Amino acid sequence: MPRIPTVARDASAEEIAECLDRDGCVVVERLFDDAWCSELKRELAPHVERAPTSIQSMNEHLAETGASDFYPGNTKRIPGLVAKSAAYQALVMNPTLLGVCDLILKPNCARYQIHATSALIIGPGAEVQVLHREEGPFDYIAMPRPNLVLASMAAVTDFTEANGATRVVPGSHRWPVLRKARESEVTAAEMPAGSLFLWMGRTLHGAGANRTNEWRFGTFLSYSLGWLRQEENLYLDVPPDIARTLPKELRRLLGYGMHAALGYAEVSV
Ligand SMILES: O=C(O)CCC(=O)C(=O)O
Repeated sequence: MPRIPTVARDASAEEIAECLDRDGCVVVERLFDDAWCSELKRELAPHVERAPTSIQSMNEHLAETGASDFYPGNTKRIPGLVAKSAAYQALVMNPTLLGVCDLILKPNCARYQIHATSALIIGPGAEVQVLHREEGPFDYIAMPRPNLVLASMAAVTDFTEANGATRVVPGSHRWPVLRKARESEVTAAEMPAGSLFLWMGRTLHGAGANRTNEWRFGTFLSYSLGWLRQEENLYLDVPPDIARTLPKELRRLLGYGMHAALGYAEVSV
């Protein structure tokens, strides 16, 4: 059975980055406490209530690209989390997580940025998601290339193999792009609520099927090199009026700022 390294909440950024470099993934156990999980759930509750379970609008959009079954089954997907939750903002600014970004992304950019945010809430009956890589959209850039993306999933409820814990293929960050995973190479990132699962942009992964009667509640957060197109359009999801209320460092992480000559605007935020 493939193994995901697990470290304690006080692990150093260096230790976490070492696991990522070696295995392509790592769980940091209970990085956040119960109060953080409760607060995040409280802040997102109205959005979760409103979110369609079929995520129809997203699927219609994805249908244009032939990927309409990317979120199969009973899944709620809520983007724009920086504008919706102070608890999520604290996750984005977590010093351990930023320390890992410093080691994995900073060597290849002047500044890294948030790449995408989403609550991913998987309900009973949801089926397994196709294994994929966060860096898939960047495969126009030939190998060898620097690490482009670092991804994470915070467990807001316990993640178990049965309730849809993220499936991952340890070591696949070093595979050729076309190599497919055998089922025996896939494992589930089981972790207690408050834990953070991190994986490299080239690591194969996907949501698990939910065979329980409970909802698996996680928040996805990725970062990328500051000179790339972000996966989420954060200028729309966190518009200037909201961005202006946030700390400068968070605004910069959203992409409100320049990367060398890239990103100039008449409007200053
Ligand atoms: O929900 C999960 O566990 C993983 C989701 C994922 O990989 C994605 O939506 O890209």
